[in-house]
Amino acid sequence: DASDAADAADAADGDVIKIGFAQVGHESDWRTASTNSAQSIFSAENGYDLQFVDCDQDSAVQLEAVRGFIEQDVDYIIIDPIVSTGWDTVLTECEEAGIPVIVIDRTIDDSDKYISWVGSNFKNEGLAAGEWLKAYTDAKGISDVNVLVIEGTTGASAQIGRTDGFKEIADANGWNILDSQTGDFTQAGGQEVMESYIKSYEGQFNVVVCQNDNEAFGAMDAMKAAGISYGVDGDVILISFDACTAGLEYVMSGDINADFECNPLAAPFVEDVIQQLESGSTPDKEVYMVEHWYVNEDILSSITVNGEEQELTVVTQEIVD
Ligand code: GYE
Repeated sequence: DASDAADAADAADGDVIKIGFAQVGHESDWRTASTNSAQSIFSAENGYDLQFVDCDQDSAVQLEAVRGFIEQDVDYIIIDPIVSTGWDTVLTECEEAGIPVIVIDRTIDDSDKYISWVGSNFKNEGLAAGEWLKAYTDAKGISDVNVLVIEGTTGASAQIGRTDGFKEIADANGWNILDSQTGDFTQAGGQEVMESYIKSYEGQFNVVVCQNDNEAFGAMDAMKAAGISYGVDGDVILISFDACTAGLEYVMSGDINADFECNPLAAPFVEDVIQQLESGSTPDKEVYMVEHWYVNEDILSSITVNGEEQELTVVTQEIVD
């Protein structure tokens, strides 16, 4: 019967687990680390057949990728959703095909037709950036806070959470957010937005918040070209998210004041979920990554975010390595 045939097929491919992964794209250092993590965990050596699709930040391509995985009848589908809406129909198709979906990194808002999600609390990251800036400006006696925000990809849960979290603290403290535009999580996008900000707001801002490190690198290039100083010895406080290796190097050199980590190495936790499903147990619906808040100066030891105290880590060469 059909199940005997399926068993025979399983035996023939040596119980290889076939996985389709619809990745966001290749827009940032964070993304490269995430892709490398998945490719090393879901390797042939480890007993997996990984179908990897780089969706190049295009939601339509991502939906097609998932439908392609259904056609290939993979055993599991991993989705890192470029945007958080527009998922219910295709997830229903996955469900009807009997293929379990695991969501990684960004979240889905309009459907719960997936088994588990593994990722970060983006709102918390935004709140942490705000709480740090509050404590830092207090410690430095800076009362006038004028902020420019360079957002991530519009509609990505990472953009939404970081924007909302930071804005909550900005509003509570009466800070002036001069502008908030998307740089699409890329270095070129960060540079372009910063160049246009400098044209409109030169001399009016003392804080730049970039929603990922690559945007911060672009913003640094734009400020440098315009003769604007930033970082611990500069006129502009520079805040970033991700804490990729190059980001941490800039925190260590003092170019970036604070960097709020987003841990891209989620694949081992996704593998755990898959192994639990293979053995017939029920994995947790949500798995959160552990993250650190990185700074250059040793003037504040911790901040309280959402009522929870969390240490600040001063970046040293050892941490970068
Ligand atoms: O911060 C950014 C990447 O979804 C959390 O996507 C991720 C974000 C990350 O492009 O660098």
